[in-house]
Amino acid sequence: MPQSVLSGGPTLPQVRRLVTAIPGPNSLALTARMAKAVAHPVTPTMPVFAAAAGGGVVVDVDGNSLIDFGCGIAVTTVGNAAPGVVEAVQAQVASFTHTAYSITPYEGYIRVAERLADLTPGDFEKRTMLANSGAEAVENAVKIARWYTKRDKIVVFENAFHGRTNLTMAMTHKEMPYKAGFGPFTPDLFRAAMSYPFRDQLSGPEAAERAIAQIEAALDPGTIACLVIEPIQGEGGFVVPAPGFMAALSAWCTAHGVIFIADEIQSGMARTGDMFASTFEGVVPDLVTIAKGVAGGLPLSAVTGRAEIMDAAQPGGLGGTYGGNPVACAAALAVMDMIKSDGLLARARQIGAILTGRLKAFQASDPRIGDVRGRGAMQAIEFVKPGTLDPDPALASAVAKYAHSQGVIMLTCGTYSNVVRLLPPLSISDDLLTEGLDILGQALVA
Ligand code: PLZ
Repeated sequence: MPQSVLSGGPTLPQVRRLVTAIPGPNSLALTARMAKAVAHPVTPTMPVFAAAAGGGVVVDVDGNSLIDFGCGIAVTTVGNAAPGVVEAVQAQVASFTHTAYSITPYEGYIRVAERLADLTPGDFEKRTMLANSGAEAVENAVKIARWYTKRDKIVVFENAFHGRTNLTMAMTHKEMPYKAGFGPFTPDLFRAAMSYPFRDQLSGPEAAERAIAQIEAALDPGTIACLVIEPIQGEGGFVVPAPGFMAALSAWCTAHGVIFIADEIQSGMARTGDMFASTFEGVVPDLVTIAKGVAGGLPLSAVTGRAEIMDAAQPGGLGGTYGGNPVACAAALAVMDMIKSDGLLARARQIGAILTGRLKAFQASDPRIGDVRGRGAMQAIEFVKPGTLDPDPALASAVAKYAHSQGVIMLTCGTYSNVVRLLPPLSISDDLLTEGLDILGQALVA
């Protein structure tokens, strides 16, 4: 393989290029080994093995160059193997890889916390704790809210996805494949109706009134520690709540001493054209959970929020061996630099305009596309049986499979598995973006 392919990052040719069938022979050979070595419930969407990635492409082990509309599930927002990230990681890894922040701390962790305090909504004093995965951030946010409020109950929403650990599985809505067979789960949970304009036709305030009525009918608000909500739902279908929904919930939380937690793990860190999607809703969460895009592909997550809440628990009550790993912190600092220096918020909005333009044009002549929605570089189409709201998961799956066969990485999502979502890296060229959308258009015809 030519050096340019193996070196990854921006040196990769920015083209879609198929030199074998997808998957190719080398991927097929790895798939056979995978079946004998890797637990089967860990199931890749595409049996195509990566060799290098950067800009807007992923190059596989057969030399195929695929357009990346997935970003490893909304992670490599600044680009895969982004030069700034690579340089920062290489420098850090050569000086020390780990000491455990809870044993002998280091400055990188503090710098990440300082930056996140600036970038998250709200101009009050904030604190941050770092962890490794999104689920771990959500778990910690709930721990923190429970300690501070001395209350147990958690309110979550329909279609929510918050992770795969025991508590976050309980908070996640969809049974298959996330929860089935993995219980029992905490009983301290109430799931309220989400604002889903395409399906409920309610305004934000109406949808909030419905959710609040459900919550108050089921629970004494004085027992609720926190309400956890994705400002734009991710795995649940890229559901964008109607304007005013989040604000009404946030006001209700404040009135009842309930901690308002925005799970910005998928929607945060420049993905939507702002640092955090809460900002669009004019909402200032008490706590924000952050992961995915924050560290350019290295495992890092965070809870950032009001100092008095974050500081409440006993010394040593929060932590973990790897949380805020120095190499991941170095990557995160580089990511935050790049978002600013490369104007990536504006780029996300530009990408959003290109995506929305094309997706709405597809919708105009295709009654199977019930809804086009999203913000910035986080856009989706929801498939239905024409003239109804009946989900069409078979079509979403067929469209994604066709795209895969043509060298475009495309993901589905949704409680009914009938949504195709587009999550390109902000480093993608307009040409590749357009080419990927052309293939989506062909998939709709095919
Ligand atoms: N909260 C809003 O989107 C992760 C999960 C994919 P982890 N989403 C992708 C899968 O198959 O598990 C996610 C999210 C929101 C929490 C999480 C959990 O983040 O880093 O996967 O634990």
